[in-house]
Amino acid sequence: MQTYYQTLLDCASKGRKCLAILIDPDKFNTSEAETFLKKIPSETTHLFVGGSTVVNGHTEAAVDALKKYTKLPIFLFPGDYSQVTATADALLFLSLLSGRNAEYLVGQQVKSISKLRDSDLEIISTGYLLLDGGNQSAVARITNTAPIPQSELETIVDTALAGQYMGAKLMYLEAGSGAEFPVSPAIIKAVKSVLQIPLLVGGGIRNETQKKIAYASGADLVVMGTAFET
Ligand code: 1GP
Repeated sequence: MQTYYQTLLDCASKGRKCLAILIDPDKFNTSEAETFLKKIPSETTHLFVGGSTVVNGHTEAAVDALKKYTKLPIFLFPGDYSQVTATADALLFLSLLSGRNAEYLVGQQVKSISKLRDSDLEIISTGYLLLDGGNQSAVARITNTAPIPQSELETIVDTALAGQYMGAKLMYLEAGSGAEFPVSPAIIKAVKSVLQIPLLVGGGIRNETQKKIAYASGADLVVMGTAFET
């Protein structure tokens, strides 16, 4: 069987763009899962489920409700190890490379292992870079790390490349949920030009124009959350 990661690699190599809709389990009404799925764009290729902090049990409830009505792959995008849920399809195994808080570089990952050991989740190592999106993001607040200013292009490119050399299979450029401004086209382009792995971009992308700019700059997959919150 083709892995979810292989599908992402194939899409990236063929220039077929992916769109993930991010669902925050704390803001998601499970009884409206079917209606929600009818409202998201028909081009959606993935559902991401997660949030910076999520009440225990809500992630599993959201995944199970979505599974009833869709065959789209459900990827966990967890803010902490408590959100790891075996009923999803894949897990973005994130390491917050933009920060220097060991807890989010490796601590949470170690804590997740007891849940992962016997699960069938496809685990995809993902370098996660938080960039300044103009306002304080939940990620910055919860992880107690500073985002990299978007003016620091060299640091951003070097961090992404370090992540790839450390073995990341995906790289995620994040401006933070509800960012005032998304990751700039120049940054997406510069990072894409040095990476051999698929590039995910999210945070503050609210409309068609911003999404198309991200794709044209080199994003292989765009993540949109706030725009589809009910
Ligand atoms: C947040 O990148 C995602 O982790 C999505 O951000 O909610 O701003 O679309 P938005």
